[in-house]
Amino acid sequence: MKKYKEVSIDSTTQQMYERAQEMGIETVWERLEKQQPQCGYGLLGVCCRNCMMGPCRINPFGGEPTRGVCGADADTIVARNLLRMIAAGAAAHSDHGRHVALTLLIAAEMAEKFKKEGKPVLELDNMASNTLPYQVRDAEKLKAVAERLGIETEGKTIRELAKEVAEVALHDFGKQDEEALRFLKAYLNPKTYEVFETAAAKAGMPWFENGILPRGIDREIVESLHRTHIGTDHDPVSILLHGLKTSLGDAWGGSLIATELQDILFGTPQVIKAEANLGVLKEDYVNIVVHGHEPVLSEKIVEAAQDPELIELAQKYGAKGINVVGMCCTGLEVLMRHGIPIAGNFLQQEMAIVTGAVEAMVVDVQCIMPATVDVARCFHTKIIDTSPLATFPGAIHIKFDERRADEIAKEIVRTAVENFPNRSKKRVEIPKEKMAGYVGFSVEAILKHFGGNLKPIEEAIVEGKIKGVAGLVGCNNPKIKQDHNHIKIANELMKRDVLLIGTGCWATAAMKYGIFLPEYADTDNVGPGLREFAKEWGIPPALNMGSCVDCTRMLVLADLIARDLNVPISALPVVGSAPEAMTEKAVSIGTYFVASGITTHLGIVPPVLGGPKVVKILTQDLYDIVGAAFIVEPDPYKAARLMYDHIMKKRKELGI
Ligand code: XCC
Ligand code: SF4
Repeated sequence: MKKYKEVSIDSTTQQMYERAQEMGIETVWERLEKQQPQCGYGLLGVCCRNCMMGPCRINPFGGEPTRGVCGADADTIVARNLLRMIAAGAAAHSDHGRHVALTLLIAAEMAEKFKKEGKPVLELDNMASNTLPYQVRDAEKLKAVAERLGIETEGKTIRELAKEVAEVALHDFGKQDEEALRFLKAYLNPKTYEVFETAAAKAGMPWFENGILPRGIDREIVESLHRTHIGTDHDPVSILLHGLKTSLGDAWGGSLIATELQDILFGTPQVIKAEANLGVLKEDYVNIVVHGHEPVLSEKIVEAAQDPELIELAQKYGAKGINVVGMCCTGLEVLMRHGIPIAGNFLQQEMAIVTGAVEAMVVDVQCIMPATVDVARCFHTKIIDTSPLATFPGAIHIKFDERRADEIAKEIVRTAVENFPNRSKKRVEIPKEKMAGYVGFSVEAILKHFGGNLKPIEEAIVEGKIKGVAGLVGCNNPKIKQDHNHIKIANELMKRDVLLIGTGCWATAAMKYGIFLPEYADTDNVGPGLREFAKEWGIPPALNMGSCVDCTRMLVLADLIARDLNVPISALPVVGSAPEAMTEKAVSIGTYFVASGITTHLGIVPPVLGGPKVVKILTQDLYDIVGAAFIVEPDPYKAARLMYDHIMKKRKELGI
């Protein structure tokens, strides 16, 4: 068993971890310990199970076996495994994007149907009717996205535009021509486009028509599985080039569609103050934790929790009301748009249940541990799974259907409320700590804050007041003390006057430590230039840009700066980092950052070290192919130094 101080730097996690130990509840840290020693072949990436002649593994010390049964060597196997990770990550993000596009389409079609049935026409044409399960909350953004996509907007209703935008998005998933994605073409600056177009030829593989420009979001994912099937692609270079392409289909396709269409449906985030950490759970309220990734459901839960009838029911059972809080990226979605408090990041999902104060944890997809069901058994907490594609044995299944969204959301909230009398008051212990912070920095909000353009940021970079920008992303991983590397790297970069932007579990970590408060600029963790800049503009030294699919907001921001300077993204003094990476999605994000021209650090060594050629491609050769590469460094201090050095190198190349 670990000491509570070893698992996390977060005092609420420490407190709940100790409590779990006292209660004999097994958590992620014990399960990690039981896995030790973890398989060396797996860690190095040199085991292959892609056919039934295997499983095969390569001797990492150079002796026999040097090849799998089919003859694949270590580099082939490592590259294939990595491509499958990228494909799975891209699939998760992009399928999320597809669900959002389908939701927009369903809502537009319902508006059309209701209109035909004689319901109020104007409301339905504007998609503002509350007879619709989903409305268009940001019509301006809808028009802006339509215009970017080259859709004629003149004389069209919101309903017609919504339908067309949804159809273009869905077309990008399944189209079969060789052209690049329409969303990518609509968003990417021509200089970076050219990099994608010529990347494969530069890598000596001119037969990649259109280079690494993704053609269809689904197609690139399917092709990843095809290429890695036994006896297909064996050259680590072409396997990895296709990995870049697949990840770009995620970045400039699936994830971008998720973010943009969610903004249209639920509103584009604007700067708002909110709170984070387990202290946001309330002792005398019905607590509902929304956990997972897709706001299509959690938006509705937030709404249903305001239903007077359900609040009354909660009061009848002796609660003061209903308290919805978030977890992981679903949490970030409702945090960004509504200021709903976020209870924690990935490693706090079990901890939230251990408070004994959660009536229901409502889960959708991704990053939800099946162990939540086991932990919940020790309390009255109900785990409610809602996605038809994510079922948890032992959970309550209330599956979601967009067409009946309100009804189902109310049923879920009612289930939680009715569980309140089962709470044992004696077994409740909620950590007190929570922290306030400003969130909601969408690209639109940033532009608005800086007076309509990015000149102030660009000038501060040119002057050297801020040295560059770092995009921090990604998960927690129990192999690293929770949040430790997130915060260390953030501080080390801010000390060197690097402005931070970030998403995902990094953003929740940063918020918990007060980094999203403007006052944080006064601490010793922020350099004088960044401090001056933050104060001048009334911003925190780090900006929360949202959930993981919102990494595309960071790309769009970088792209706007690149446009202003008429350079590809790779020329900018910008770096990325996933200090505590865990998921396959994080692998896809890291890859698309690099492919898009942003050199990216990983704090967890991905399973590639068994393939020396693969390592060389990822950490060196990619500089010549896309202008960026991976930095792998577990030590957060060294990592920050390497990232800073990269920023300074880019500054020098730009002559600033
Ligand atoms: Fe999951 Fe998105 Fe990673 Fe957190 S950061 S562990 S992916 S919740 Ni996306
Ligand atoms: Fe072994 Fe080749 Fe089959 Fe992989 S594809 S399991 S290396 S025989």
